[in-house]
Amino acid sequence: MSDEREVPGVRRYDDPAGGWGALKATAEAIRAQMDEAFAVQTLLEANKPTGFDCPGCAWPDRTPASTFQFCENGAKAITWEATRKCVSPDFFAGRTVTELLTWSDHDLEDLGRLSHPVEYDPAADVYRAVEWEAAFAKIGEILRRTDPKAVEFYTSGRASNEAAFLFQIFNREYGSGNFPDCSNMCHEATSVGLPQSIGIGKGTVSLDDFDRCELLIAIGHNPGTNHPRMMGTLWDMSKRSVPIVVVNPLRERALERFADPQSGIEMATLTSRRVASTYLLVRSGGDAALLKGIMKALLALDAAGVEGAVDHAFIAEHTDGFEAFADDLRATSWPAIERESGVTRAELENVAGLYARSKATIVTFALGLTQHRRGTANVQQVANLLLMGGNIGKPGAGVCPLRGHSNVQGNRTVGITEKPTVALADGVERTFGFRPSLERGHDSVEAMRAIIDGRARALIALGGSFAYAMPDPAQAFPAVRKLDLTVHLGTKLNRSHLLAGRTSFVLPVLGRTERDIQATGPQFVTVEDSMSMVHASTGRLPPAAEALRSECAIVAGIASATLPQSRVPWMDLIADYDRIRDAIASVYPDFSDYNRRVRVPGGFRLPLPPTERIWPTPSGRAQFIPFEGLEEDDPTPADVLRLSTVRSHGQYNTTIYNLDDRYRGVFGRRDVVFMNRQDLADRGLAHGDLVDLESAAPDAAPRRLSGLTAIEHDISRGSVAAYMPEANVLVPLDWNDPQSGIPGYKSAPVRVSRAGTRSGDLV
Ligand SMILES: Nc1nc2c(c(=O)[nH]1)N[C@H]1C(S)=C(S)[C@@H](COP(=O)(O)OP(=O)(O)OC[C@H]3O[C@@H](n4cnc5c(=O)[nH]c(N)nc54)[C@H](O)[C@@H]3O)O[C@H]1N2
Ligand SMILES: Nc1nc2c(c(=O)[nH]1)N[C@H]1C(S)=C(S)[C@@H](COP(=O)(O)OP(=O)(O)OC[C@H]3O[C@@H](n4cnc5c(=O)[nH]c(N)nc54)[C@H](O)[C@@H]3O)O[C@H]1N2
Ligand SMILES: [Mo]
Repeated sequence: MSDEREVPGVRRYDDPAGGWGALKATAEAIRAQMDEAFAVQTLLEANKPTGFDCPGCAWPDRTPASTFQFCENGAKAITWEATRKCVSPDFFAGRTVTELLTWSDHDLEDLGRLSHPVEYDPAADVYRAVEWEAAFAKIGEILRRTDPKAVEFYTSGRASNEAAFLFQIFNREYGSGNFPDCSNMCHEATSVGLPQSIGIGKGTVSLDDFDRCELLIAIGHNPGTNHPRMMGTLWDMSKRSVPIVVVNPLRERALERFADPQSGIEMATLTSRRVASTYLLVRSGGDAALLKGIMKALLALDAAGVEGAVDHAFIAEHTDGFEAFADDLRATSWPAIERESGVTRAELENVAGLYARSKATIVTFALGLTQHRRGTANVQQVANLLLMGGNIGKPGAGVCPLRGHSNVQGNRTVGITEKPTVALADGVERTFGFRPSLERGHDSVEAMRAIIDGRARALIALGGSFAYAMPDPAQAFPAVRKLDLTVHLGTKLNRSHLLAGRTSFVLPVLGRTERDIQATGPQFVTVEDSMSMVHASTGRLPPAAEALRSECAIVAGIASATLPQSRVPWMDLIADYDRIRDAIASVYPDFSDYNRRVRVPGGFRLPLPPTERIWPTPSGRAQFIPFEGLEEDDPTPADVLRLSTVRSHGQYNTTIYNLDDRYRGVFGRRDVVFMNRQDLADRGLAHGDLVDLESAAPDAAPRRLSGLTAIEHDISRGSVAAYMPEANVLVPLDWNDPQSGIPGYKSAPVRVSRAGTRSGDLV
């Protein structure tokens, strides 16, 4: 970053990530939201076998658990939920929705926990308190007279397995089939791509594999912020001198140096460890080219007789398609690879050398790889790389997609999917005596398209902030307000709740940290982490308000009111969640003996056939799937930059805890765009200049984000980065991967120009 100019709220961050800064931020989060003694006791319960699952991220827990199974950002997530602040119906009575829409995202959620169900009064433009049974009756009445296919059922990945399963069953009995969910926005490319390659859409590694791994390649994720408990694993690997290759267009501090806040010695001595041993500053959207380069170099090493470059025995025994795949690599030229990836041939050959020497390699990846126009094909290049070296189905090796929400993977496992299978229909029929439709429903992009086109009439959201998380809010927001019915189940007030239409309800739920007492007594719920471990989560805090209900109870309430003749014993199921788990096990045989196995501390692991080199693909073998060409996203004119929309350190998706992005050196503000020095100079701009961003998408629709401050940053040329969700105004709904429908949030084409001048032409 240039030091010549002072820019308010922007300064260099040269310390390691983690360390005292993380402890200080944890303390601040606690003080702002909770009583301190109470908070400490609560945080110690996080991710313990007898406690609750941290709602922060889906990274698995160490067993046996150490004292601290939380991190700075986990502490923010927990204290933000367990806050003592509350939003009462009186608060709503005094403020119109129009006024609340002018509030910032931070201020809306900082109001505290929603305490009572509310219904929108369009005449007065306010939300008013409503009784639960009245809300259920009205929702049921509207749903009964609406075409089920015109109702969108959204799930955000915090819902428990039990709640998500009931939501699924309600949807299918009602006859909708539409399941937009947050996983469509983060790992749909994984869920579609990996099954074609290895037969399942999940990762194959467990935490123990990281202890035996000899090389880690980390692509497109920012764990210091988004999966901080992973930093402990990276720290251990660094201590073992394991090479770590990072692929990222931004130089992320936590991927360079880290001090473990749970290590007494590092904290006392102010020392830290290196994380990346090699940092490849890839062009945004250049990962496929980069991976092809590494794999091309491996073929060359193999041809030169280097052992370990290509595992021919594994390929012959377990895979199909290697020859066509290798031909494509040979036909791809090095200059094209270097141009598209932004990384030199020598750097890629160096990584190929590390790969050939390693006997066990893991590749981790997240949104930097998946949220592209060819996200599915990108993910398949990771599978190809691992298959080349036989790195799936042996200790210390495998593929590791880092999931987002703490139970997003579990939600999919228990049936939140718009693509029902025969096995699912059989299971539901066996369990409940009705056969759901096999027709494909809507995913997130299709659901939002249906809302915008007026084909959808209602939205029922189990958590999250659907409209705000999706691209193109300028179209989405007014369309949501035209729906006949919106129902949001949530813990905190957010912008999507305020897109109130004719009839709108916001229904407050119990959080993970809270006691859930039903007719037979206290209940616990279950969740699945990124590594397919299913375990229990028990809240122990008193509920934030008396009127709160559990997600399971609310889903059952709406379902009973909508389907008076239902085959599902709703009230019976929610009286004792063991009964819900028995029903899950009846529909999904992988969950057999669910109630016993989930009571074993640490839970149980769902079967993952590729870990035993069993490939549930149509051919019974793993597949090499070539990436045609080199570009992940559509080719762009020279003056167009690729905008990557990312998370700051102080946010959880649409929840803004604070305005700081400590590790990137931004404090008290979010109105910035990170740019490469040369890209600034090409436009006659300097660090600190005010700029406008304009969409350069092929549909030529006007999309603009004005008045951002350009910050010179260590980011690859041709790439710019700004924060989600604000930057969603620049991402077109149609800018997505045709194979998986995942939005291209990491590659929106934009022009950047000095604020107030319209053209983004180069000078
Ligand atoms: N504290 C906190 N934790 C979270 C979340 C949160 O918001 N806050 N969100 C949760 C959710 S739902 C999810 S899905 C995960 C998200 O976890 P991440 O995937 O880590 O999320 P992003 O902030 O979107 O960061 C993506 C990273 O990809 C890089 N990147 C951008 N474009 C490219 C590219 O073209 N190629 C490569 N190789 N890299 C690129 C960015 O520089 C950034 O470092 O985290 C989960 N955990
Ligand atoms: N431009 C851009 N857009 C993106 C992304 C990006 O990288 N770039 N990432 C995408 C991704 S990966 C995701 S996952 C989505 C996020 O999409 P969502 O999951 O829809 O959004 P969140 O911001 O996580 O939802 C926050 C809200 O969830 C509610 N909530 C919190 N805890 C609970 C709970 O326990 N139960 C219930 N019922 N409600 C609860 C609160 O009311 C809170 O306001 O955003 C997507 N949008
Ligand atoms: Mo996500």
